[in-house]
Amino acid sequence: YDAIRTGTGESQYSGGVEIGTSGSGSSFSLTDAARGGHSTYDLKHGTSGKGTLFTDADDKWGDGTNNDAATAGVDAAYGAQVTWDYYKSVHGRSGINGDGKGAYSRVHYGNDYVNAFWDDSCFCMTYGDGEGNAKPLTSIDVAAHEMSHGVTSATANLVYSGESGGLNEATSDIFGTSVEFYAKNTKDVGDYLIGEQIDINGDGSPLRYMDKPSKDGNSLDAWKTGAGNVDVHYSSGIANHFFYLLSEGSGKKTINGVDYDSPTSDGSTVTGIGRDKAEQIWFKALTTYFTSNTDYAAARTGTLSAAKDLYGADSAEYKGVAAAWAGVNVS
Ligand code: ASN
Ligand code: ZN
Ligand code: CA
Repeated sequence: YDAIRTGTGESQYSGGVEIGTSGSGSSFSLTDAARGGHSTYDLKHGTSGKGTLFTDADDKWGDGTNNDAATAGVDAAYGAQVTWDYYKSVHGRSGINGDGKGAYSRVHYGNDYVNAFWDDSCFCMTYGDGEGNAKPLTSIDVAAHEMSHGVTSATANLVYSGESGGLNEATSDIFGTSVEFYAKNTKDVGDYLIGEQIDINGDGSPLRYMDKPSKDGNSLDAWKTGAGNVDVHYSSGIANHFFYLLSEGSGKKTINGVDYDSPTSDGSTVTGIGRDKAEQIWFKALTTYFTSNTDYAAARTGTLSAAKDLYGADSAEYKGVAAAWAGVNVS
């Protein structure tokens, strides 16, 4: 790549940001030379091919609105950058594959496309522009969710159906939220809600809730017989709820101005061990103990093994893992 640069961007969801770029003189591109060359492309409402690499003459990108096509590029690039930094600094993992190589992102996919997705075959992420092409799905938790699908593919490779599919989805929500907390940018301070910025329901409500997943009308709060027959975006609720309980504990809590109320399925009280430790336990379980067919019972034993490795079998962390799984009816 050309020289490592840090450009400035006006994002839609994260305010003014510094973004990794490359180039010199009056020719810059949205290629993050400092993070494996991760690049961001403009599909210009097409649905195939790689698209056109974003370029710019002054290394100042986007205007914070959809009037400038580069704005969605800024959000996508920033999301990928913070996700890269999170995995590197918190988990010691260099890039999605752990090999220091960047992936790429494509924005402005199709028209009125209300989704975003990771694709193993291109090793890339794609973002629609949402309803009326007005709400690109490029908020940081969504970007980190999609990129984390790549990490899951490269590690446990959880099959995307049945209970393993729910664990695959939950892993993306868990790290999507973790990256959002890690980013600590001024517009998006971190929460246990998924997609709260993209207004996907048109009424300001988020796509998913980790403290009480059933608040979305579909997700499971706790394991039950047949959980493996539920859509993976809803059976994920069991592990999302586990992660919330392990991090923050049961009951009422206000974090960064957001009110949560997390019940347990058995009425027990769970004491949280903090998000940082919960993240370490989930990452170690994902990369060490989970396999493609891990189900909820195996996720319990895998996270207990991870907690034992990290903190010891007599630790509060190990007991917290057991208590949080009991709180979502996994034993
Ligand atoms: N945005 C969705 C997800 O990452 C796309 C899908 O259903 N695979 O889960
Ligand atoms: Zn997903
Ligand atoms: Ca969020």
